[in-house]
Amino acid sequence: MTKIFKIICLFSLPFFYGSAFANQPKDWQLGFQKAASKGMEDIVWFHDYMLLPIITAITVFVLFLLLYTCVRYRESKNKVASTTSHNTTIEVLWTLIPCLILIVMAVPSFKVLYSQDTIPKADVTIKAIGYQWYWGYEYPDENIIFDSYMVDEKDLKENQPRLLTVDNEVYVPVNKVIKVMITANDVLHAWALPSFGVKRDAIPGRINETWFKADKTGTYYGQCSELCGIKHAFMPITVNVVTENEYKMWLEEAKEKFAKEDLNNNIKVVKKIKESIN
Ligand SMILES: [Cu+2]
Repeated sequence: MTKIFKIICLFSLPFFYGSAFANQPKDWQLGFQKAASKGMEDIVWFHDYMLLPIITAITVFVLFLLLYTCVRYRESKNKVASTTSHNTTIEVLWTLIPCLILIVMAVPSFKVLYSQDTIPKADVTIKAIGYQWYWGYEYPDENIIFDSYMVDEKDLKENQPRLLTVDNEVYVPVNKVIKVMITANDVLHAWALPSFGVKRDAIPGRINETWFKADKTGTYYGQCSELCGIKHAFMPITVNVVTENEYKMWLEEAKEKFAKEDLNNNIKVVKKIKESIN
């Protein structure tokens, strides 16, 4: 009995484990990472309370039919086989019922799909550019640009997850609409962050858009999700969701550290041009 209890405990461990460490994947984890945005909550609801029950019911029903047929119509109990070739009522039913199930599933599915597709007015816009093999980021409205490389295992600090930690992290404010423009510079990559329910292909010469609104502060991890070459597994994504004030503090620092161009210089040039015109 104790042995059975131990086995049950072992198998239920990932569920508790998963919820205690919410923001990153865990060893032996089952199911999705914990949602940190409304979009992901909807996806998890759709999977856990709609798809999973339906697929379980169908599997159990089909298994029951198979077992029942095997036992009830085995040769020893059923010497003369039936010659029935079709039954109109059953044929109508097995066409209509799957149709109805699909229609029921389509409603929440399209709802989630369209909510991902329509981007609300953005509070912060980020551009993510995939390179072989790291991510480049731009805050187009803030004159910020930086590259984000994975930190090697030997350089990791305490509590930094292996293969997920980067040198320059993305910062976004909590409870704000973040629009992400995604592209690539060489081959196909994909910007994916499971906790926000975000995954979009990064395609050279094209800009894809997506959005999320993180409802909890914390550090969230994602990875490139399009096979892009030998170091595909080594271009993680780290997003820090912080409070409005912390974000402003980071912005000030980042504007100096990661300035895209010297704005003062630009202003001087504009002044000179204006002077020469006058
Ligand atoms: Cu990639």
